[in-house]
Amino acid sequence: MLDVEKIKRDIPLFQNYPNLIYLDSCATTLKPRYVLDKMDEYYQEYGVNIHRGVYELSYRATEEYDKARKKIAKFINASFEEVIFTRGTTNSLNMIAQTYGMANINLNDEIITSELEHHSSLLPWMQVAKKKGAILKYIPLNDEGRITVENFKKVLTDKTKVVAITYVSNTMGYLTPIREIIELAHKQGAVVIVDAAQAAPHFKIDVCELDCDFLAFSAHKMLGPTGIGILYGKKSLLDKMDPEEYGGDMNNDVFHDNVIVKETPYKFEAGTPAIAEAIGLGAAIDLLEKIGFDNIRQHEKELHKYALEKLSSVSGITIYNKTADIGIINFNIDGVHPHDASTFFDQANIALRAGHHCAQLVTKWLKCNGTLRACLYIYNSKQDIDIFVKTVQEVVEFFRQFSEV
Ligand code: C6P
Repeated sequence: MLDVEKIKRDIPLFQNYPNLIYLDSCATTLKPRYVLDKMDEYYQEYGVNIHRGVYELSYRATEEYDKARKKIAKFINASFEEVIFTRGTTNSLNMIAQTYGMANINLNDEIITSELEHHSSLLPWMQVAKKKGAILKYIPLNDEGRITVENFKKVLTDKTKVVAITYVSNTMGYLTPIREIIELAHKQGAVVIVDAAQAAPHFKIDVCELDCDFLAFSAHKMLGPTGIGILYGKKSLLDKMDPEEYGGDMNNDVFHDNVIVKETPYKFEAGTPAIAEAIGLGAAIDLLEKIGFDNIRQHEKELHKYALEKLSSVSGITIYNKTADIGIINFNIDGVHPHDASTFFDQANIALRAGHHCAQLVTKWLKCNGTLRACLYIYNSKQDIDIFVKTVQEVVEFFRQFSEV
C-alpha cells in the first residue's frame, strides 16, 4: 500500500480539512503542494508570456512551457508536435469533432459510440451527425454493462468513419478493450478518438502501442490544475487539419486576404495559453511517475477489494459494478434518492458524487434516476473505507425508519 499519510501531508487541502474523506477523485483530484509550488514559481519568478518576448524572462517561460509539453509527450509516448494543450478533455473532444469531424463526415457516414460515454465524448459527435446527416450507432452493452469486442463487431461496417469511445467509464469503472477495437476500426478505414479522462490518472498510456488516432485527457483528474488538458493526435492527421480558432501566435504570415498558419501543435493553440497550468501538469506527471503507476494500481486494487468485501455485509444497497476494473463503486441505497443520501454523507465529511455523473445514458441503461459514486485514489486509506462503509450502514438504517412507518 502507498504511504497515504505522507501523500495527505503534501496536499494543503487536507491541512484545512483533516477529517475529509475524499471519494470524488473522478470529478477532480486534490492538488499536491509540489504542483501548486511549481505554478507559483512561474508567477513569482518568470511569470511573463511565451513565444513573444525577445528577453530573458520570456525565454525562460517558453522553455518551461516547452519542457512541460516534452514531458507529456514522453509520458504518453508521442512526439512533441502531437501534443496540443487544450482547456481539458471536453475542449479536446469538441475540437476534434469540429475540425476533423466537420471536414470528414458526410451524409450517411457512420459514427460509432457507446452508452457508456461521458457527455463530452458523446455530444460533440451527436452534433456532427445531426449537421452532416450521419448515423450515430451505439455498441450494445453486454449484461454487465461492458463494451465488448464481439458487440463492437456487430455495429462496425465499411461506412464507419469515426469511433468515439471511452477508455475507462467514469460511472462503471470498466476498461474498454480499446486495442482490439482500434485494430478492427482501422481495418475499415475509420479513425478512433479515445476519451482517456479516467484512464490517465490510473495507468500508463502508450499512444503508439494503442495506435489510436486521437486521445484526450484532463490535468485536473491526475493531480494537476484545472483549465488545461491534452489532445493527442497523429501528426499525419493533424497536419491535414485546419485550426478551430484563429488569432495570436498560431500563424507565420498574415496578408490582407490570407493567413499562413504554423505547424502543429502551434496552429491549434491560438492566443495566450494556460502557461502556469501547463507547468503544473508537467509537475503532476513528475509526481505520478515518482509514486509509480504500478504502485498506484496496486493500492487502488487493494482498497477496492477491501471496500467491496466490507460493503458485502451491508444489506439494503445495490452495487451496479462489482467487477469494475478501476476503483469506482457505483451504487444506490435501496429506495433512497442519491441526492438525499449524499447529504447524509456530506454531514459525515465524506465527499462523493450523486446523480447521473454526466453520463445519462448509463443511468438510463441501469434504469434508475441516478446513483452514488465513490472513487478511490492515492490519498484514500482502509480507514477511509471503514468510515465510508459505517456511514453507508447508517444511511440505510436512517432511511429504513421511514419506510417502516
Ligand atoms: N468527468 C466526473 O465526475 P473535463 O470536465 O473536460 O475535464 O472532463 C470531461 C470528462 C470526459 N470524459 C470522461 C470519461 C470524464 O469522466 C469526464 C469528466 C467528471 O466523472 C466530471 S463530469
